[in-house]
Amino acid sequence: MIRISGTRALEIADAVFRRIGNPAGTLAEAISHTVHHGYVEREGIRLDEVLATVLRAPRTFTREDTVEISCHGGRVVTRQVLESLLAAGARLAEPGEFTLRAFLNGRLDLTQAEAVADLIEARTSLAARAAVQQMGGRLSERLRSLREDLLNILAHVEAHIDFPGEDIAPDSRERMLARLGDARDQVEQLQRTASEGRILREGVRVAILGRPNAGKSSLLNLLLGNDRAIVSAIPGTTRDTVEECATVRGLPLVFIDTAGLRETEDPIEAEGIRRSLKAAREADLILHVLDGTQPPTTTADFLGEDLALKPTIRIRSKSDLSTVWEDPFLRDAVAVSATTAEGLETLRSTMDTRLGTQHLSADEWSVTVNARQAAALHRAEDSLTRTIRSLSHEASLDLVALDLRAALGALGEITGQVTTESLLDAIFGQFCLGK
Ligand SMILES: Nc1nc2c(ncn2[C@@H]2O[C@H](COP(=O)(O)OP(=O)(O)OP(=O)(O)O)[C@@H](O)[C@H]2O)c(=O)[nH]1
Ligand SMILES: [Mg+2]
Repeated sequence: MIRISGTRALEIADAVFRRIGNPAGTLAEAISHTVHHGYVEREGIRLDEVLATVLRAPRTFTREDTVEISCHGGRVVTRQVLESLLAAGARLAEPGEFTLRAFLNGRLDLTQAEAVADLIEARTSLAARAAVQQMGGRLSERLRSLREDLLNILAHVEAHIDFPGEDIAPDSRERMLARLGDARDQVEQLQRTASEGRILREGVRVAILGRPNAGKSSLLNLLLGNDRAIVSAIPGTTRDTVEECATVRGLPLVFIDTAGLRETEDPIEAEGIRRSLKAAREADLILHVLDGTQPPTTTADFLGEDLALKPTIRIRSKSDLSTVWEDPFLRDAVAVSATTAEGLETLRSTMDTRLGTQHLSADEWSVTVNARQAAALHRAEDSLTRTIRSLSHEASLDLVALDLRAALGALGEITGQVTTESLLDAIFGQFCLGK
């Protein structure tokens, strides 16, 4: 589908479109929200038989006149139709430009625009549902009522600045402090949804670690349900990290199989091991694979101190074979067999528990903030803390107003009431072309 938006959209579409059955009829005189059957022609040559949808401002995504041409979809044909439109005076959209125009024309705020990108990039149905909710304006609503409340307080403070004779009465100061405290709690609560938001958008990173031949790649394949990684009886099979996404109960997980950990002289293997440890440090969860059929080795069976604090699940692999290594460390591990799939369900639910994701649903998650929004919330929280401090220490009201305005500014950045060109570039530049 090729979408043309802007004041000349209808005129440009008419330059290439011939209606079937009524060659003289133009899109420019068509009623809004109607579909028209015709040909796209260039210099008298028919390029494609299409449907053209006419959407007039302001009831469109961009709030501008819009024509959408549905072609047959082959690469060559679509490119020819596109080229004929460019020749007629259209230009290619920048990445995210349609959504940017929708934002600039007041059709969406920034959180909704970001939700459009989240929806397009959603990797699971849960992430998609959460994005649709946010597109509907859930976060915007929460922020709007928060801003209104703060604006109210600001007006009150400013009134006292304008009439310096009157001090704020103590009980009214108390009420203001209580409201500011509430607002700060709400800001803090929203900030806390950032980690859930990140999980939804980017997925949970789960690194599989252990000594060579422990059964890491077999475990990856078992979790994915396909033979993604090479498995062999030769220790040191996996040299590089292998990443693969999977959806477990609606949650996007990124599994990272790694090179087995051991002392080595081989520079390639050493680089692989360096990457294993890097993957482990960046992971949200480590699956530490222990092979009980072999005696323990210190290097790989006891992860170093820097990984000790990471959420880790110990797995006793090859549970279908008998173990030679008996210790409490191994007895507490989740027993899994890649051969018989024994223990797979236990491992999945243990992962859910460790990640705290067992009760997730899109509904609870309908408001989740992204990293940009969390950073702005953090600044708002700081400013609110300063406002509360100044007000309770009876500092000058100018100072109180200054901090409160800073908090409002930070909240305004989230929805886009306050923007800069570089902020808009950063957000919309990440969109794909044509969105
Ligand atoms: N019986 C049995 N054998 C297994 C199981 N899991 C893995 N193996 C065998 O153990 C050997 C090593 O398996 P891999 O999955 O390649 O081990 P790895 O940890 O990825 O090894 P490297 O990539 O060399 O570090 C292979 O011969 C597998 O067939 C299991 O659950 N049961
Ligand atoms: Mg391997």
